[in-house]
Amino acid sequence: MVVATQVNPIRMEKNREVEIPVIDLSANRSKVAKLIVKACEEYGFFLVINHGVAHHIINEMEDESFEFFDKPLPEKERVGSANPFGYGSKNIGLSGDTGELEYLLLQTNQNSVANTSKFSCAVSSYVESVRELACEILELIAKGLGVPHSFFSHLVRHFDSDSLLRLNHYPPVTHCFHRGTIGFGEHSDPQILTLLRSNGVPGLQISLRNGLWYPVSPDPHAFCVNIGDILQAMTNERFVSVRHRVMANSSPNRSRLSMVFFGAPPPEAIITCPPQLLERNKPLYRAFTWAEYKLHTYAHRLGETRLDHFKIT
Ligand code: GA4
Repeated sequence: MVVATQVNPIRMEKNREVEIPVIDLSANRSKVAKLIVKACEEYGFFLVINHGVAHHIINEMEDESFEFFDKPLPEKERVGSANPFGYGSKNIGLSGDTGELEYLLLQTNQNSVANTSKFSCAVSSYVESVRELACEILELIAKGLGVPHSFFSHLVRHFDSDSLLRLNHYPPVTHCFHRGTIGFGEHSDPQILTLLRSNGVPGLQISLRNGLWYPVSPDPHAFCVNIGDILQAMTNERFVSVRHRVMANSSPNRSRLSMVFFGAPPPEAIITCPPQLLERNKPLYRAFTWAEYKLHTYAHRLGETRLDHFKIT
């Protein structure tokens, strides 16, 4: 998917005072690997273009998602509540967080029962392509860091990988709207790597090391990539999982739709940092399994900093 050509691999998206890197995956692999590592170190966040996920696969997933969210509530509720997988409206997680959205949370592991509906076919094709993109980015990260090629990606490619797909629908919230209404509260993603694609309706913001919030202009042709907690632990904090949030949708008559793939390890995978990244540094985190981390995550509120619990003191 990543072809070595002489393309300028980076452009900076001017966004208030911050320039978010937009990385062209069709450019030279070694250059791209270096740029991705730099973006992960500086922002924990970047955009990729020429990513190789076919437009028709993205469009079908988007059409099917809108078709689902357009259904009457009882029909949507029939898929079961997001506990943790299924349909959810306003309630996020199991600890009392809420937001201005409805969503579907779907398991992606390859042993979940095959279904031949149009919706399931769209999900399978989308997940398969986006998983491949996530693994390719993880392999470029490994190359840029000088660690074995599949050190991160094998966890997401694994048959029992606990990766998820989240479809978020943010309808316009025009009544009682005031600037600053939150659509999905501030948090970091617990997994390894997140790939988010949204339609053209804005809302996503990231928090950089200076603690300020920066809006990310929506680009339906790009994927937003962000580092999750597990990659923060596996890089011994060379990368930091970026905190992000979504503002409520104030567009008068368009919904925001985001399709988010969370690349995760299998439950029993042991999370440790590769020796190549520990040459001059002591490990900051004890070894733990993804199952252990997930249990801890779901027992806490959305905005909490969960990794602290696994730090070596
Ligand atoms: C944030 C990232 C993913 O959307 C998610 C979320 C999960 C959920 O919605 O059920 C969590 C949240 C997320 C982190 C803390 C816990 C769990 C809600 C919540 C309060 C699916 C995930 O894996 O973690």
